[in-house]
Amino acid sequence: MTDANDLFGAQSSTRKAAVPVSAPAKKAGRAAPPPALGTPGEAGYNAASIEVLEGLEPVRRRPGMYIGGTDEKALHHLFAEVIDNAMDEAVAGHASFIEVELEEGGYLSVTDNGRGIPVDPHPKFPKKSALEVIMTTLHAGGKFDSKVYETSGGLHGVGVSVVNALSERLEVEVARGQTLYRQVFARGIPQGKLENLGRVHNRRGTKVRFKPDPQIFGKEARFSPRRLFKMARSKAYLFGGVEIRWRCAPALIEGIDNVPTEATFRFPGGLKDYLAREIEGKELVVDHVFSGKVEKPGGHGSLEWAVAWLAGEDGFSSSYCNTIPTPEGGTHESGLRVALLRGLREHAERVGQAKRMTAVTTDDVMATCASMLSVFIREPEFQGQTKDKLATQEAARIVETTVRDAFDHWLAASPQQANKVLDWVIDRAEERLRRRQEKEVARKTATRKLRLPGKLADCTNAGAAGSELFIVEGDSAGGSAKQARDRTTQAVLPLRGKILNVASAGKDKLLQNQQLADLVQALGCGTGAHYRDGDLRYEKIIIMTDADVDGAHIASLLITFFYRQMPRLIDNGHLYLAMPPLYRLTQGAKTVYARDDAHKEQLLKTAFKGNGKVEVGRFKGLGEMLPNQLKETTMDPRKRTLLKVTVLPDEKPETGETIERLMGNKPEARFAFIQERAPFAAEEQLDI
Ligand code: 0R9
Repeated sequence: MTDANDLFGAQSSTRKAAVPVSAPAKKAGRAAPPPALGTPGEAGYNAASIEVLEGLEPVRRRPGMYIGGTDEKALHHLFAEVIDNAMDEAVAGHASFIEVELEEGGYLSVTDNGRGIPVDPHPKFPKKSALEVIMTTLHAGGKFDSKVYETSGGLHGVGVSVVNALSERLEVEVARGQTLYRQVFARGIPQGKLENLGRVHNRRGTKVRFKPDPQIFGKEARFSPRRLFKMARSKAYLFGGVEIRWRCAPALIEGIDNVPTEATFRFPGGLKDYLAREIEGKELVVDHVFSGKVEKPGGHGSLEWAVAWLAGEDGFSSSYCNTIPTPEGGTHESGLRVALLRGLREHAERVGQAKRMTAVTTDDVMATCASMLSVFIREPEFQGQTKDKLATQEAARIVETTVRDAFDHWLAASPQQANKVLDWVIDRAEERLRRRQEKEVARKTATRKLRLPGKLADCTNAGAAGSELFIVEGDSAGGSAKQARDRTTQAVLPLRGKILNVASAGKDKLLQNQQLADLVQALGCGTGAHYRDGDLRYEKIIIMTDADVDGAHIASLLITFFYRQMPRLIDNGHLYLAMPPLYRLTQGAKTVYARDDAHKEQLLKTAFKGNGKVEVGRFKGLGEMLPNQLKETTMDPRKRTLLKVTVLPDEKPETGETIERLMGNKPEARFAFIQERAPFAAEEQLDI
């Protein structure tokens, strides 16, 4: 495993005392007007209190800048700050337990059995004890200048002096060198000197007992027993080497479930146990949790994680740095995400699934992943408005390499379980892509639908695949076609009369022509240089005109339009001609349809038995056909014949010229063409 020594320190404190958490002060109603620091009546203003007043006044004036506000969350930051200082002492290996007690009167106390805050004169302010300095000075750097002591900051790195400034009353007891000391503060102002209370034999450590100031947090502000309980328990999970003892006044938890008056937490199983508690009763993709711990002596440098994939719901990520929650994630979480993705990617290569894995992102891996990650690093840096995000760059690298190594082992240890996770993650990615595609189609369909021509009877299919557009001559044929169609896949656009001949009309006329504008809109793919095959709304465009000369003329005008404006639509095989019948031949119960005269003659000879009379009916147009006749003969994909319009590859260069001659505005060229070709007319094909 990668050695994390370069980042992790063995001795130093784990957090920095820092500058205010947020630059712009929130206008918290309760905080204004700023209450005065302390009350002269309690201790009287002396030189020391004025000094403190100058030091801590900004905290009371703008508490939001130091603890993120004055709401319930901010109130609980006070507790986080104090317990984090005690945790520092435990993580450093000097304290083995922390006691938390919530009293009925609103006092909260935190006690550790560490070395005790130093009480000797402070090197820089020899007239004061280190304890008094730490309680009354806002630290901006994290270390006293002399570097004798390293200070802890809490969640926001603000230091215990902020808790002191925002407490109506705060008492500190220090048992150190078998002597008990005590000092009391009110709104940050010392209410007397550090007292020596005499010898103690079986006690060591620090106790901080405080009551948040109602002038800052409001008269109704109270600690939430449930919230404190969870915060305290979480610390025990995060640092297996500490025991947390919880105690709460019974009156405060009346009617509150799952919060006991007393409890002791000690979780040597650490994060693995924590995750097990959080995912209890949830269905997992594989039962085995991927967890690990890389520890350095004294607790510093530890990296711990627990990961499981949930089968029935979204996942979650909880991460911590030095037991401080980092709800906005940060570099350590990024390292974990990348490690899991890369591990799975390599496994996919081993089992021949690399191709399917290419679409998978870290988000796909994490979407259903329940993960817990805890790192202990020296002098971490936090960022974001509330300093909830770890910014220490090296944490990403260290977490990635350490977790990756362990993940590779985990995957290799049970290929069956590894394949299950891999399949699960790939399925999630494919599902995401499918959803995105559907959303995109729905969005495109919705926006296009808004712009579709009114005459178009569209199909209900959202995508182009399998959809057909029938361009129909005239409103009455349009009516029959609408009744005959399969509305899921077949759309009908009726065109009134002959469309504009694009070969002889100017560009301006083309743009103004409503018939063509409707057609272009219905197709959705644009024209000329703006043509995009991917935007074409139908797979087949079927020209369905009457089986007579007029119909053929309309069809040729439409083909000319497509050839000129959307040649790729033809090249890509989207354009077809329907083959409606011209004759209906009936003998008794038997009916057959003939495309043209030649087909009719052939059918008369072959399709009927005996000498019975065959009735021959000629359709005057599509509009005259009954919907079921039109369906059966021309529109039903299972029965119809379509002619695909193609440009013969050999004649490609000449086709444009031919169309120009036939459809252009020079009648003499058309006449000459017909004269030249008259002998071959019988052999002419439908290819253009
Ligand atoms: C109940 C909450 N506990 C604390 O707030 C707490 C702070 C603290 C501490 C030290 C030991 N225990 C503590 N508990 C400590 C002691 C020594 C050096 N560093 C830290 C030592 O004995 O040399 N301190 C946190 C800051 C400071 N002490 C200091 F700045 F005053 F040194």
